Amino acid sequence: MVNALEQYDPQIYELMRQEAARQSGSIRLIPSENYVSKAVMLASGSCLTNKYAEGYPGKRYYEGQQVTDLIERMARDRVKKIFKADHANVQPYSGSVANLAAYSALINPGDTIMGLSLVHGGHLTHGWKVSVTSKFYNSVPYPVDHETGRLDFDHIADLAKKHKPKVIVSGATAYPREIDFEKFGQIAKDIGAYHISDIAHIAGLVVAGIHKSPVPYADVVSTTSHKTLRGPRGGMLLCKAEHAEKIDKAVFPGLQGGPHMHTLTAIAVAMAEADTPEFVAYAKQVVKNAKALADKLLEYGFNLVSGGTDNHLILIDLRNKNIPGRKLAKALDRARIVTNYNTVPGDPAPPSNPSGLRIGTPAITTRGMREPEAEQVAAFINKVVENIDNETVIEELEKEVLLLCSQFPVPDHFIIPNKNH
Ligand code: DSN
Repeated sequence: MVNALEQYDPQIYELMRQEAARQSGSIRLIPSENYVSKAVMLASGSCLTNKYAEGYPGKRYYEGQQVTDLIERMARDRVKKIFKADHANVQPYSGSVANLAAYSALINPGDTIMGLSLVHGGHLTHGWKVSVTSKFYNSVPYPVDHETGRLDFDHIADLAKKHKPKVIVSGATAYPREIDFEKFGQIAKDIGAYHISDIAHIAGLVVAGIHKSPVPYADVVSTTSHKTLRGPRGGMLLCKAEHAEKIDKAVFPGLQGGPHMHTLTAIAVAMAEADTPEFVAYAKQVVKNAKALADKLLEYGFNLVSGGTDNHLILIDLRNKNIPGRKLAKALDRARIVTNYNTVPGDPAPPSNPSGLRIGTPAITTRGMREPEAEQVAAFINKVVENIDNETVIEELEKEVLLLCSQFPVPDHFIIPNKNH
């Protein structure tokens, strides 16, 4: 299908070809990115994109739902099975909308929410000041401990008792350690708050049983369907049966119109893939690779927030290397190593030019890389740090990166031929 696009829109074909070549010819370390399967790609780019399906299976506001009802039920059932949840809503367009839907289902505008501060690893929608979640709700963020880089549950409990939030959010976008969801659940219970857990980053690890699940301890669990979970770009909500009706109403008609049925279809496909021994093996390797990469970086004298990782991501504090995160991310990108700059706990620099770099291993693991390659990637990063202003070294390194990429080719469905050459 992609190859046929060349006839209809050569300009877009060419741009897609360039992006496919970039994804194939680079080491992608952004921890929220991955490579989806051919089946997920086919479902995403299918005739389901043509169908409007406002409502839920059995209660739609448009006709012609003979097939969409079956697909949405199948997607929900598969999600419920792998996460062991009472109820699943697979309609949120993204994790951000899923989070907003979770808040709006449970609390009122003006109520207090408490989530991890963005500059300490939380998400924008956990109440960060530029997000509408801090405008619609009164946001009291909690930090991580600056020294350890870890969640300090005594401090979080004290803050919760003082500010009495209606919602406590657990979960993060840049936290390298396992999160104790049971403790969050207890803190919320002690003050009569709801516990919403955002596992967008670690959902694949949770499904594989490598990270503890928040499902028993949270009123609502929010996630994306991509990242470590390796589905299409979308959002999902899981909840206890008692919240099911409120959650469904908050998503539709509260926040959204028609669900993106092609995405729901691809979610169904991805959830079946996640329910396999192969997926568990992949998820285990993601963590092994992250640990190998982290250990090698420590050998090179890098400071890692919290001293290492338990999951798929690593947060490097670059202050001892005297290189700002953005400068390093851009130099790495020139060598075809794709990362993102990030704040670190207690960062004196702003989020627009912070002191850290965030990296992760889902995408390289999907390509088949293992511990030796993860260590090689650490060596590449170190080389760029040591030669940050030396373009000759960076150009040489680019060749090494291309060689490694060629040894671990991306799946065929990410290859778009260059017909002009
Ligand atoms: N943008 C995602 C990430 O990279 O962590 C979070 O939504």
